[in-house]
Amino acid sequence: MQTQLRKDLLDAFTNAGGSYLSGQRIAELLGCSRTAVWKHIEELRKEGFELEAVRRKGYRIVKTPEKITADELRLGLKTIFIGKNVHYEESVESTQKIAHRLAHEDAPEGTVIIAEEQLSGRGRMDRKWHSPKYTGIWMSIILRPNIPLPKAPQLTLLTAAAIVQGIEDITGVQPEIKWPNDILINGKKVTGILTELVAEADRINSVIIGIGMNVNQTKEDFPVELQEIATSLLLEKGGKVSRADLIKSIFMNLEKLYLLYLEEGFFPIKLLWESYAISIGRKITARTLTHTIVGKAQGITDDGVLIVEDELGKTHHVYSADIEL
Ligand code: BT5
Repeated sequence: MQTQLRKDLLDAFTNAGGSYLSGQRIAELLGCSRTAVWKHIEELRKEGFELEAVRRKGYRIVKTPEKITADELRLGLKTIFIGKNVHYEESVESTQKIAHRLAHEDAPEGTVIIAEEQLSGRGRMDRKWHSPKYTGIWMSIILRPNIPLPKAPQLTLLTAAAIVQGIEDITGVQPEIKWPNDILINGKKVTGILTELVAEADRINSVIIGIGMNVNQTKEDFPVELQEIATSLLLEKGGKVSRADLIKSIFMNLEKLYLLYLEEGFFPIKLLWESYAISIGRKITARTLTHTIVGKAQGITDDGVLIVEDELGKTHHVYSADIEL
């Protein structure tokens, strides 16, 4: 975990934008000695930050490290609560598991667990999620919305919209959403979302949102069975993408939409979601746990439930399914 002084130092650089901050000014802002400032600057350097030091002007960060670090995530982050408390791990079984434990331990809303690698990352219904080291974003976010239990799946759609915005902001690539939890680029899956609930009786204690995003994988980095159905931002954009910048953009877009949702309900999110959705108006096959529906996806209800009209003209409400286009 970062010390408060380190957090304050990164916030000072964030607020300074790209301009220089003198050692004296930093010491004043942080309420510490100039030696302490120097010590923290040296630690940032060891972490892989490149700082420029100019006499009589001060310090400026010119480059951030390749590896995701808590310090880099702090730099430039302007959210109120999402991502303010980050647990960063090198290797874990699944970030969802850690998030569940922290949610039980009363971690504040917006707490995030990020890992460089997951040894048993999982998808829905205990499917495997391939999460190799240093290439993707494997993270879980703890939210504590005061909403009725049946509305929780709306948060998957909200998160999907925030991820599309994040990818667009950072890469310029325009992904599409396949209901409910897949983000696709050119028909291939770049991101999956896993929403899990911690609930007591009919009350939500917390919602844990797992996000798995392929960022810098090459085709060979995927196992053979995924090579035709999965893609990464590197493959689609044709160049490396900063994972830390993406994470920060997702935090900011997610927080904005989440606050809007708490204030105004699902309707504005629905409109946004529909503008990114790929499946609407198309013929789809929806496989639920018990049966298969073939028909045209008409849209989603005001609650986020998928509406499918089958070939006989009968309307079905689909709450949870795998969709084939
Ligand atoms: C999902 O499940 O798409 C949700 C994935 C959530 C992963 C995150 S990572 C952080 C957090 N910690 C976890 O342990 N999980 C969450 P689903 O819709 O069931 O899709 C799973 C299917 O996607 C698999 O059966 C594979 O076919 C495919 N798949 C597996 N790994 C993939 C990858 N890296 N990229 C694209 N597709 C993948």
